[in-house]
Amino acid sequence: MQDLIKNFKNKLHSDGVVGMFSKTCDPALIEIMGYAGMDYVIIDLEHGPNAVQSVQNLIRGAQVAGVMPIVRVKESCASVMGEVLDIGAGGIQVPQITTREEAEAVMKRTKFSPVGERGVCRFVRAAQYSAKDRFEYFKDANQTVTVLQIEGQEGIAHIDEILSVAGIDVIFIGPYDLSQSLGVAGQIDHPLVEQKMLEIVNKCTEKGITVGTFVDTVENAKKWRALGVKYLSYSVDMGVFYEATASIVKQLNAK
Ligand code: 3PY
Ligand code: MG
Repeated sequence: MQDLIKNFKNKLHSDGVVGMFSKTCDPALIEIMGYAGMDYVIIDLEHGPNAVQSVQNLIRGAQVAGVMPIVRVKESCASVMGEVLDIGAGGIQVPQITTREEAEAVMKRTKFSPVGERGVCRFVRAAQYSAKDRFEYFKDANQTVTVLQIEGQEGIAHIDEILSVAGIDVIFIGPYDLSQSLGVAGQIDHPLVEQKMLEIVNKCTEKGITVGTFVDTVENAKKWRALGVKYLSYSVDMGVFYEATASIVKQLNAK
């Protein structure tokens, strides 16, 4: 996992990375993402059927195919973030960050001393069930990736304070929640949404913080990449499968 994290971070800060959200319960789909060349997968606990227990084999699937496993939790709940990291996630993504205190709390709960106060157990998968040298484990565990989502007006109002928290690897803009917060729910290409997204991208870029966002068209992926977004999350496995299937049906039914 350390090599996966290291290579991921190198690419994140140079060319940028492309990944996909995942709601599957089957590690095979995540392996396929790796074989297809995706850099990372976001295993989603905020939306979808997975629970912490099922995440373990999904992470194994990601490792088999060299795709970096990041787990999106429901909220900055200390116990879930710790469990997910103990299971071996390479990174954690936390939705709906609105204040500096929330961002600080994530750091505190996901990093070991001297950075934070994550609960310690060295008999977990991330520590190779105690096979790994304990001091190496504590050091390596603090290299996991931290992605914080800003996706509402409150987060934007506090963006300077949030960005001042040390250790954030990526600020991720959730365009769907942002569109709702701006009163144009679902219209992720609405000028109001795009303008706010651009403000966040520019602010992060100014401060040297890497930015990510969700896209569901190649056109938008290219657009945001050209504007400086380096952590692109392309759609969701379920949506990609639906689109491919619907396109086949349409072609077969064409007169
Ligand atoms: C959002 O758009 O709100 C997300 O969290 C990612 O799709
Ligand atoms: Mg969201």
